[in-house]
Amino acid sequence: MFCQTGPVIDMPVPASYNDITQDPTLRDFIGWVWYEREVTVPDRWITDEGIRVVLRVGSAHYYSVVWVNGVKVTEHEGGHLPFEAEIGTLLRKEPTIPCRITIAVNNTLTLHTLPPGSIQYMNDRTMYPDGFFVQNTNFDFYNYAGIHRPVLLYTTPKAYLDDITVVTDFMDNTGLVRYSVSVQGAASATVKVTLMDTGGHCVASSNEPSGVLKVADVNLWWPYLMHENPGYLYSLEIRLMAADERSTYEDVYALPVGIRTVNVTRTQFLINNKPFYFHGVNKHEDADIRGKGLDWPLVVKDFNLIKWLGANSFRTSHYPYAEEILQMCDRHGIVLIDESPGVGIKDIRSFGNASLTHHLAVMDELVRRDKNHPSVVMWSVANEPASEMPPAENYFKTLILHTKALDPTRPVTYVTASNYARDKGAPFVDVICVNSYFSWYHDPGHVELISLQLNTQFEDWYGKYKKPIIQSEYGADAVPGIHNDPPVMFTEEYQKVVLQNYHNVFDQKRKKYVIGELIWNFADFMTTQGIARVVGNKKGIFTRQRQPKAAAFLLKERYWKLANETGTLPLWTKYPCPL
Ligand code: BDP
Repeated sequence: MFCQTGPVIDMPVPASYNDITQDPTLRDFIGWVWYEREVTVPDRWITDEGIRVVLRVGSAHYYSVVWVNGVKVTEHEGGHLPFEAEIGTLLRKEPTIPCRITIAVNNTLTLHTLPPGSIQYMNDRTMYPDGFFVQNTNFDFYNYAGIHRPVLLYTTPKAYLDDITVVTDFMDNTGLVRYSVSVQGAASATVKVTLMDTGGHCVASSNEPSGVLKVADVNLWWPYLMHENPGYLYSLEIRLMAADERSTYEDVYALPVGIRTVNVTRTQFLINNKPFYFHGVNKHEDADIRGKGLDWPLVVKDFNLIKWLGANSFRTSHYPYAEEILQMCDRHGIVLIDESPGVGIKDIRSFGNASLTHHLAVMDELVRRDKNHPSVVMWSVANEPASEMPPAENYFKTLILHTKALDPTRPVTYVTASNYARDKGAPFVDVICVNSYFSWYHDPGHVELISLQLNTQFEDWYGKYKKPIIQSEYGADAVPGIHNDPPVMFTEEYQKVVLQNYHNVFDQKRKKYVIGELIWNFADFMTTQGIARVVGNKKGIFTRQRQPKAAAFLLKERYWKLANETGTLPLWTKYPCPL
């Protein structure tokens, strides 16, 4: 049966739909949108019953329902994370028709979604027409929607590798790779595991589905600017062999593995037992036209800028980023704080059971997706929640303990902006992450107060919790090309002077218990419209088109100075290079 869909518009995937057309109602649309396309699959996928056909959606914002040939195959709550459905059986039912994939996506945010939001109907008929409503949110980025990451069809044999977990360690010169392989669809199977170095040489192997591989003369995974050869990745090749009365099955997967450890003391963050200082950025998945859609040229450009800047880390503010970005971090040695979409949890009703249950499920999905990336060194379960509210204590205790149980090897945090004395969740975090905007959201124009206020902030938090602290956000808006001396707000000079004042205090405290500084933000980004934003947030040190403002050069000088002082420069910096 062939169905004709009604009037349609062209919509690229991956991309947010908001900025693609000239239609203002689509830009700010709230509700269901429908994507559809037909694909022809190879005959063998249909005739060979030993093949599983899987439909994988990298991410769709926010709630998705998926049909294949008109039959619902899955639904998923939450943007930012992938979901799958096995569709082989369905395709086999009507082998003569093409495979029609339909995905309905709804971007509505409620008190129990992550991020939360609320729909407000405006009932004053003298001001608003019947049915008029708005989507309220408590976060500062545009609620881009659509299918943001690739949609793929892939196959595995009926007996297949379902999951792999790798945890690494080392003793002296020997690397330890603790692994466990999960197999589905086979009553019994043999597994062959081979660990290869970058030259393709086998360095360890095993025939067990779980165990510990020992690597002599190990090459550890080091962050960028901490070692001459950062981001060293072994390849863990896993071959599965299974058979039943009908056939034999072979599945194979190659997982990049970086051997490294992470530990936290009262005053330090240790990678491979050496102190690591985060000098990095906060980012957004955000760009002209594609919104939050994955875009390879943009990804590679951003990594070039990060390395140019001398940054060694970033936080995936305020939601999980595309897996392709994490793979780039692994390869380049860029350290990540991996954040859940728990941003803007401000309403007390968003601390209830329904919200917590969903938040726990999102952490399950996030850890399952990202656990094997060496670049991920810490989980952040939320950004600036109303952690002073009484229910925050139980909420964060449960959430953080759950995350630690999922992954005992990494520290867990949430990023706070609240007063240290009233924060209910901070006792449970491993590292204190604080955001502050002195001389911006209060005492505007008074950069001379930064030093005193920032010093008080650090002493208060450390005094109360005795845990290492990351300044997880600081910054100021600068409209590119606007200048004033002496500096005034929104000029490039003001952004610079705010940063300089923060840096002076960081330099005193980083010798004690401050373990990092992450600028807000790497680049300008789109927000909802409002009187505090001029076509988006302008706290980027790069423009949205990735051109440097004056602050980018200031930060570049600082980060390379820090790298020279605390790290080891990569080999290529010793030779003429296009920096
Ligand atoms: C912080 C938020 C961040 C905002 C930033 C700002 O964590 O999402 O964009 O403020 O206002 O509090 O620029």
